Amino acid sequence: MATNSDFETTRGNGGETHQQVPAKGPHEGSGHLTTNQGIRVSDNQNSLKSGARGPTLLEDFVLREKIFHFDHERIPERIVHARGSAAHGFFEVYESLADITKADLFQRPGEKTPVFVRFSTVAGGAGSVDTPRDVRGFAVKFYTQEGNWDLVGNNIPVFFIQDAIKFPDLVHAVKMEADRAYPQAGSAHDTFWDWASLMPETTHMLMWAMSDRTIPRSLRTIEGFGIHTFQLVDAKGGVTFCKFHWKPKLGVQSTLWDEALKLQAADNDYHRRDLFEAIDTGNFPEWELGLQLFDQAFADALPYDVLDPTKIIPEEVLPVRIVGRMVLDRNVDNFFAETEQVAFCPANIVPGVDFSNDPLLQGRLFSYLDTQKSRLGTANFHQIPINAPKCPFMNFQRDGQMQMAVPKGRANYEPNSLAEHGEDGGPRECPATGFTTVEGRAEADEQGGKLRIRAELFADHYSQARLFWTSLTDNERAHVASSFTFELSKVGLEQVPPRMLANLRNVDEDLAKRVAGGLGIELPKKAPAAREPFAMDPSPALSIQANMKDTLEGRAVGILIADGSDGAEIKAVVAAVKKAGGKPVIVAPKVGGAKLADGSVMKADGQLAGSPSQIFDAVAIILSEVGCKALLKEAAAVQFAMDAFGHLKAIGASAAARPLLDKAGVEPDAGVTDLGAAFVEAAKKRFWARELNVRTLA
Ligand code: HDE
Repeated sequence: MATNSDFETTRGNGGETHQQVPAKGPHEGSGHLTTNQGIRVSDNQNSLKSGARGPTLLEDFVLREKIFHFDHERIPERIVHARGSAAHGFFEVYESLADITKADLFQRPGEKTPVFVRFSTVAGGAGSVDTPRDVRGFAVKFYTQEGNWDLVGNNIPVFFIQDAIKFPDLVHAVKMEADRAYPQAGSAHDTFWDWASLMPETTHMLMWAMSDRTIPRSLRTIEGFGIHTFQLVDAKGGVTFCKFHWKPKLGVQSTLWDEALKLQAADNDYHRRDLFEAIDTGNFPEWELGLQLFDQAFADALPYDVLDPTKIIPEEVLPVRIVGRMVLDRNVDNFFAETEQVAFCPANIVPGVDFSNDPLLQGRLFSYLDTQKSRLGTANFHQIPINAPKCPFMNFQRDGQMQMAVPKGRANYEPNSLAEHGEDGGPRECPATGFTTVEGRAEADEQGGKLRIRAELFADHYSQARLFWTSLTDNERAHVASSFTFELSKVGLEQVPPRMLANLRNVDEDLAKRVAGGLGIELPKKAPAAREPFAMDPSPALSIQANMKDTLEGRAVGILIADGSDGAEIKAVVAAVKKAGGKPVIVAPKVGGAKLADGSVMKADGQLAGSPSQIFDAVAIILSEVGCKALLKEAAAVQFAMDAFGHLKAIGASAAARPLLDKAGVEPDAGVTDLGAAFVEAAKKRFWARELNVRTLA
């Protein structure tokens, strides 16, 4: 039923009559400009003054309301994960999972559930860059028919700490330092490594953080993980433990460190733009949802604890069962209303899903509701459209700031007998379909009551850190060793790098030696391990390089042209890239275009100075002799080729472009081709063998 505020008054013929018509939402439509009280504004250019050159009058309610509202446009940014980008989409379940969960969204094959997904970096502020070395948040809100379920995960399957009580310390240590307010969005500084080197439980996560996982190519190419063990509950109350995985259709892809640094300079919004443009052009990002399912006996037999969020269960030990897909097919209409105001909370679960006793998860169940109150200012934040369930919701909670609902009648308490009197008595609890908590094991009794303690196997901080190391390719190991070297090289506290190295010796002696060598310091004595690590079989699924897909789908190819370039050659490359599913992007010294050999003008998508090769996955350089000669004097052109080579990308070039390649130090290898079919094949890959010829790695 509409309320008065749902109507706007329009003037009828001659302005004497008034009729009410349903209004659009606030700020929608293109009719008359009004104040927030609906008063039409006659002049939105000039404030009210006393005379043409006189003072502005306090009486100007149009001005005051406008400035007052503007002054309050910002809300507190998220303390972590402040910088994010989001989109709408759907989740589609492939098969009925009724045998393991009664969760409504998993019952009917092919059924789609709307979702809203927000990706984020962790450490930087809302205005920081998209491509620092950082963990990425991967938060999914499922608007199911039985309420909202938030799966609030990251792109790394483990976390820094084992107990929620350490989270404020972690975040204080990693964010900009308290006195100097830098560095923004990065962990390469004293306080982070001081803290991390004193916290051996961070070691496994540090290995992931120092790997290519934290410098992703695109938000479309990250995996997502629920991290904690959860429980799935079937209709009979049967319980299955579950770990959630999101697998990107395009495969996992990352950048190189040098590339990530240069991306920061090229485009602060690289990931946000990439996600928006992909959806805008119909290339909808897609992930499959995978489950690792196990029971108590399986968990009890593992040499590590499934309640410990610093541990994974390797896919080779317990396969991931793919049960559905998620497609992001709609950009937000308004960043603030949706991306900024969305309020995720791991405590939002639906019947059929339950928590585990993971002590990190348990702490999160408190934190998010609390944080939303402070960010959004009211306990009614669930009424904001992006947060409201899409199924009916009703209870006896009332009032509070920004209450949008207008409940009728007297029933704001329960039990009540108002219905007996012919009044609406309001909703009632339902033992049959309502959420019930899994009883679980009486662990407190078994293990000795209330204690500030951790379970025994949590003390093994190194076995899985070593598993990660042994599962990587040679290039990836070199990246990990080099990142540790880089980050520790930024630490001014002398005691910290040796302390970190002493920990790393427990992971792998070679890693520790390489980092010590990279820093140019002595290898310290090994730190005593709280629990001796044991050997685990490598998990090939953990390597990005070994699992990269040879494809141009979702990737961009930069095509550098200049005056005199051959139009037929350009067309052929554009067509071949498109045919392979890639996006060709024409780059020229002037954005207005280049005058081709046949006298025609080809418009450019990007100007050379603003379109360096790091924003592409491969490059083609199509130049005439004259064009090449001109570009030899253009640093941006030389750098274009040099960085493409240094970032291990394919370079296809016309014969006349060779002098530019020579000047850029491009040496012949399998990734340097002519413009024929070989180029498109090469463009699907990175040329890892080239890496040690272009830079020294630890
Ligand atoms: Fe969060 N985390 N977190 N976190 N987290 C927040 O909630 C917190 C943790 C994650 O796109 C905050 O709305 C505690 C693990 C994501 O809006 C806050 C602990 C994982 C996002 C908060 C953790 C995450 C957040 C800040 C330790 C991966 C962004 C603003 C017990 C499984 C969601 C907000 C979005 C956001 C608390 C640990 C993921 C303060 C106390 C582990 C993806 O409530």
